[in-house]
Amino acid sequence: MSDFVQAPPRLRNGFTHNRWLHAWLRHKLPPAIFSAARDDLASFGEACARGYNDLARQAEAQPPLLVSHDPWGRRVDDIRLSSAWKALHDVSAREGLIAIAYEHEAGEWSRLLQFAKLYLFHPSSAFVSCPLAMTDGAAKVLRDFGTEPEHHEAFAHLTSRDPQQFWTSGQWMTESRGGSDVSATATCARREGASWRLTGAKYFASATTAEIALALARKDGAAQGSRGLTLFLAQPRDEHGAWRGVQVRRLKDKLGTRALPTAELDLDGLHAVQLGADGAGVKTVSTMLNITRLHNAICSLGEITRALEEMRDYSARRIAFGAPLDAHVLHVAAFAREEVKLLAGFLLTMQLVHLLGREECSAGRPAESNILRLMTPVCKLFTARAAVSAASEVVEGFGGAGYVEDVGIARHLRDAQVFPIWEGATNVLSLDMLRVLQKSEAMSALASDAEHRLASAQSEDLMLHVAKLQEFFAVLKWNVATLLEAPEEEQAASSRELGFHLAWAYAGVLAVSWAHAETPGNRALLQPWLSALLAQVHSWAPSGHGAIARARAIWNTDLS
Ligand code: MFK
Repeated sequence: MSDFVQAPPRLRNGFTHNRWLHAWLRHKLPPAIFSAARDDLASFGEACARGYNDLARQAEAQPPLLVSHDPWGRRVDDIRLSSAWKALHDVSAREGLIAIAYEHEAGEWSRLLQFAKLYLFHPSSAFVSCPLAMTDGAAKVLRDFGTEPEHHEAFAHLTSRDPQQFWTSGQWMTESRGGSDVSATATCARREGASWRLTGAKYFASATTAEIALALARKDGAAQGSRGLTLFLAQPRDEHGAWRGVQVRRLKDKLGTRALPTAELDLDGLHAVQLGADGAGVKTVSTMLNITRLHNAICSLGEITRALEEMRDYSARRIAFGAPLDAHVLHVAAFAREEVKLLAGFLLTMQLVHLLGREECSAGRPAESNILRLMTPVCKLFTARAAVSAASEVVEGFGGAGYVEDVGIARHLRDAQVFPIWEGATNVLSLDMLRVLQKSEAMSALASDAEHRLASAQSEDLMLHVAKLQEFFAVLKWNVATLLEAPEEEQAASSRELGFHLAWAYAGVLAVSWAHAETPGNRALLQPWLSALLAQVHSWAPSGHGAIARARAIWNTDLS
């Protein structure tokens, strides 16, 4: 009998043990803001690796339970959550995970500080990060479009640091006809005095225990299609926590995110207040979507970072073929690829988060807003797919142990798969990006920004990277112009691939620009990362009709 017991992977402080986060924040933030934030991030990173992570694992071991009736047969639809989930909710308030963005204490840098914390928190949050995403998005919509006392009151709760006052928000859009195409929304709104009553069914309500929700509905007599939809603010529970105007059909049995109470809801005369203009529901809720998409990106990066850190730690201590895993070059090469994708996603996400912060402080230029709008869907599609890829590699890297639930690694793969689905699937985001290219000057804004950054990064040791990226963007501008003249179907067919190319190339620009600002020593350390990142930058051209015909032929082939 063997008495060998493998040492499990250890978890360390996600801030102090991250190999480049500290350096990147020091590079990006003004020195006073960086030094004021450093200790808070270090102690938060420690708590995430210890106590909060324990809470997250407890919350996952005790998933939500729906109790539909009380012992006397009264319909209650009580969604019971673990005490660990509730504790993580309170942590979110105390740590200011929403508040930081709206207090603006660090001006245009506030969003970066908020997202640095969300990055550390997500893997130890049991997906409390999901209601936080909706909460942030709702706070932004309420701040930008709020006119009524109910709007202002809700905003104050969503941005509170007091756990007793802190509310979260749901986003009730998806119906059984579709999560991507909301144009067929069947929930209707009937006027009642100054407010509204909503009736219909929402098929994927993820923050089901949230105190408020933003819901899309069609007013009686409004046009069909998405231009007939209006956004509403609903407060679906009374002061005792009992539902009013809502019944819970069932909790979803999901592949991952098992601690998160996602439900199907029937709305039966739910009281609501209009938010935004008549028929502008999709446009108004898009403000929320653009925020939640950045949350999706930072959660993807948090998930990847945790999975790769577990892999790194294990690789130093797991012996195979007479040596630790990290002595085997093929093992290291496989994970180096995922590490570089992580860095690319991180640079993209944080750049957009900074642009968002600048826009919110009225410091942003119109060109920056164009870049933010264009690259938000690109960033989300890139990081979400990177999460699935990294989680899959890590499960494989752990071998059989990775495939066994109680080891805790398989969870990454189950959970990562939600990222490309939640808040817009890869194709929907590709088409969103395409519409921005069609309707705005965003491509020239991005290319000019790239040119400017590259022109400023004139270190000898970066010249080759700079030249490659300059060539890429010069050709890209022409190819995008050609694409936009092609038939609509060809544009759509090319959009997904273009999204990934844009992500790699703009991440390359940001990486070169960062490396240029670093000390020669750090620049030398970043060189292999840059080379690997730039190896992913290839010139791109539209697919053309032949590629579409080929795809259709493959789809339709039947040799039976
Ligand atoms: C964490 C765990 C989660 C647990 C499990 C979750 C499972 C998944 C649950 C889900 O269902 S997630 C899916 C959530 N749904 C989405 O993310 C929606 C995805 N679909 C889209 O984003 C579509 O592109 C969209 C619904 C917006 C398309 O609708 P339309 O009506 O065809 O939009 P259109 O005509 O393109 O745009 C209407 C207006 O909004 C336009 O403005 P104008 O009226 O001024 O022309 C657009 O410019 C504007 N707009 C659209 N998207 C925008 C935007 N503006 C800014 N940013 C955007 N992203």
